[in-house]
Amino acid sequence: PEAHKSFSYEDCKATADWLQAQTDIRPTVGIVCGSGLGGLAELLKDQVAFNYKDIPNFPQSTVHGHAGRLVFGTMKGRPCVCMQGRFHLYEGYAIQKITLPMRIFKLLGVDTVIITNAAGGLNQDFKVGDIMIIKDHINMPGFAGINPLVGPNDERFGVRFPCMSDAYDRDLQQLAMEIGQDLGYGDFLREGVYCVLGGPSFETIAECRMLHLLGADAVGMSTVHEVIIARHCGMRVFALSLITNLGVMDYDSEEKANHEDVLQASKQRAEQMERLVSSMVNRIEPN
Ligand code: 6GU
Repeated sequence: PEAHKSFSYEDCKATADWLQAQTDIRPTVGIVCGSGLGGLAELLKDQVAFNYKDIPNFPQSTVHGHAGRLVFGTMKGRPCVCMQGRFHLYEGYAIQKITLPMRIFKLLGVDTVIITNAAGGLNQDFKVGDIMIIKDHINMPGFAGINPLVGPNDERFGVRFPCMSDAYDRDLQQLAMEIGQDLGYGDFLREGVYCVLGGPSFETIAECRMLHLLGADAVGMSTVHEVIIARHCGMRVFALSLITNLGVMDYDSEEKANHEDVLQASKQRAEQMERLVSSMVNRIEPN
């Protein structure tokens, strides 16, 4: 029923047109703020902000730590649009609803999206506070048919069977590494594979071990769906995970994953994440 409600090209266009009628800012970069990382949006100058509830067709975010505003403005002189708060599968939204903002970004003229999230570390070398440049993903819900592109394909957005082996732009990953080194982040800047699960429950010990064996360096509940929709319509993607806690891998551990630790850890590294993203925005060439 609601689970398969799709948004037509015309629905997305109506939302983009509505936004363009309210602001003269014409963003070429779109940013998604992860849990506790909403401060990124505050870096925008000459802000024009919309509460999600006021935007036609927009879902509303329900998670603590996510504000629920779409913020237009300029970062380092470049026009940007920023999602301060995102939508997750576990909130119960149809997957097409979660990713709707990516198509609106596209219709607004965005050519590059920068996506951030808070994630659990699975790589045994990772520490809390590490920033991971996402080089690839594992779409676990996708294995079960939960993919935002399920349903009729509208060629105005993209092809029926989009390639995902080039999902994360290599040049942007390289640029982020360079910038990270320059900023002195070498000790905590990493790269790796992000695995998405449906949530909202955190992983069991057996699940963490399994995901690690499968090649995941970090695990979370977001990002991948947005990346698929962004790539489908030809936007360039760069994504970062902030490692806010470590997946529990053995039965002797007393560690327990919880949302408060996630928010606490993201607060500690938020400034560095923000500086990395704003330096990226400053340096990326228009696509
Ligand atoms: Cl440990 N797991 C998942 N699924 N999402 C997270 C997380 C862990 N830490 C932050 N987000």
